[in-house]
Amino acid sequence: MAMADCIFCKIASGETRARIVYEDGDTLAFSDLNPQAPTHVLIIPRRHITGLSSAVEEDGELLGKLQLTAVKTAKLLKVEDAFRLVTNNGRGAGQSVNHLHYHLLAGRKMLWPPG
Ligand code: DGP
Repeated sequence: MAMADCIFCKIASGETRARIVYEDGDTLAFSDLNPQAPTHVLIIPRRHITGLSSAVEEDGELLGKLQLTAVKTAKLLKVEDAFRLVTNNGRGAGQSVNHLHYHLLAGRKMLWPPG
């Protein structure tokens, strides 16, 4: 169910605009407002899940779909040979929007450890 004050729920419903790269019935990929790489796209489930640690057994298929959406998006943007997919889970790990999202980053050298 959509959360009234969730910005990503609003993007998923179309109430708030975003530059959408890919969408299907369950998932959505759109450009990050504050890009950290030449390609920086957020991959989200349409359904509100607060973060990865809130996912439950029944979300397994959806979690798999999110990764497949990341690959489809990477292919659409022609970065499938070199990209990074990351989720920040919890405020202490840098999560600022409490709707599960994966960052798809590409187009520059990726450092390791990520910091
Ligand atoms: P995180 O810090 O991991 O929770 O990532 C949240 C990301 O969401 C951050 O990189 C900026 C992005 N973001 C926040 N608000 C909006 C918005 O309204 N539109 C778009 N496109 N991105 C947003």
